[in-house]
Amino acid sequence: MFNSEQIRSDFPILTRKVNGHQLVYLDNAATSQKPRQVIDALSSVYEQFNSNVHRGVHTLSMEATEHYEDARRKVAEFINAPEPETVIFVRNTTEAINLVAHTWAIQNIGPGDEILTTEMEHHSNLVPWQKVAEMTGAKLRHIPVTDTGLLDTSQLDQLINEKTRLVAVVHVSNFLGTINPVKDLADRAHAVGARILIDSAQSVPHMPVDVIDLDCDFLAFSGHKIMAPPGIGVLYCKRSVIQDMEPFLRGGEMVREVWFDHATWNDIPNRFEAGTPNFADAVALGAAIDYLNAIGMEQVRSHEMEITKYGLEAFQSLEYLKILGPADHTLRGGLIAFHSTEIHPHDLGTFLDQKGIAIRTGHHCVMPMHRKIGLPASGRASFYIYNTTEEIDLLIETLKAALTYFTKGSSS
Ligand code: C6P
Repeated sequence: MFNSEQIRSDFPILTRKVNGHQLVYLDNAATSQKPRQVIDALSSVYEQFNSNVHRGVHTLSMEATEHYEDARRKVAEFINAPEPETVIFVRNTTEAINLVAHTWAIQNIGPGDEILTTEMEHHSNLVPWQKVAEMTGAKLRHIPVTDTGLLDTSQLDQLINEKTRLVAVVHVSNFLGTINPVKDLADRAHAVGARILIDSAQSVPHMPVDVIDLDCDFLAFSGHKIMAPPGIGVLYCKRSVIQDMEPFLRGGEMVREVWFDHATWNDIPNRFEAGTPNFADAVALGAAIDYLNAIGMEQVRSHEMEITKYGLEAFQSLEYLKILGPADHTLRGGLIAFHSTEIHPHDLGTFLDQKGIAIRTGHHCVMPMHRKIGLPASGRASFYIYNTTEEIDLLIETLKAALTYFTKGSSS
């Protein structure tokens, strides 16, 4: 049973006041808040078993290793990865994608090959592929986005062709909110012998994601958006794809044997985790997953759908504001971006902040898509399990006040 009051009481930060008002945190796509259970798990590392992992025979080191590997198992189960070794801990989504770009991609992509992304990508799933294209002589192509904020799949037969080596696509757009048909794209990519990478930064924290069902080759997400601390992220890779991949970073932990002039590589996942890993935040990520599992990811998704549906309807009452992305809440994740013909989003964001409401304003690291629709920036409210319809009411009421203030206030 989904109990928002109970959930809210687990998040200490939600009791704080901002500018004299109760905090309304609607910037979850940027980063999520942390429940007491995650904060406690992180403290327990430092209070009880802090020690380097995979490196000691003493009790603390073995306990730390056990907790670290347990976190890996939790992540694997959470996304239904067939084995924990296919889960590589990295810093964040950005590092996960760069890892694939600088290992698998430069080893498997060559002149004349094609890399396919979409027009709605976050810079993290675009700029690394620009570099790979530059390094390998491959061509970078993009699936267009329709006026309604969906991927235009009408040209897919031509866009995914025998030259395509990789399809790199965002699962849920952090700007338009669109949920993309990644399973279908995976089938199409595989039909031409290409691989698929899914940027799941905005999906894994918010809905059930099953890497076997999606049949993806790579999937990336960040811990800090799923209630864990910043500095821990995940790259899932199919074993058959990365088994023989060259390492990304070189140093301790990723080697099997080292001589003065050469070295051999460890098995996965260690081969891709050079140096001391961020075991403390990985343990906290495990606790965040426990927390979400206790609620159930289906429940998380339906709560966010409800809030989003409520928000989309409520936004209709606002003069001068236009919602971006698909109109149908079932086609979106839990976020709503908007722009005003009259007021700069930074002004709206500042006005809301004065009332304790946190939203994001700017280009959300999705500059090309903003440019395509002729906007320098937008506002964005993004939701998580602790948000309520009462908070949406407050947002709408305050936006109304802001719109009045900026359009009529100065002359009244
Ligand atoms: N989007 C937002 O406010 P990192 O920074 O590596 O943890 O995540 C990058 C990233 C990649 N893909 C998508 C779809 C994302 O939304 C993000 C992060 C934040 O929208 C910060 S720019």
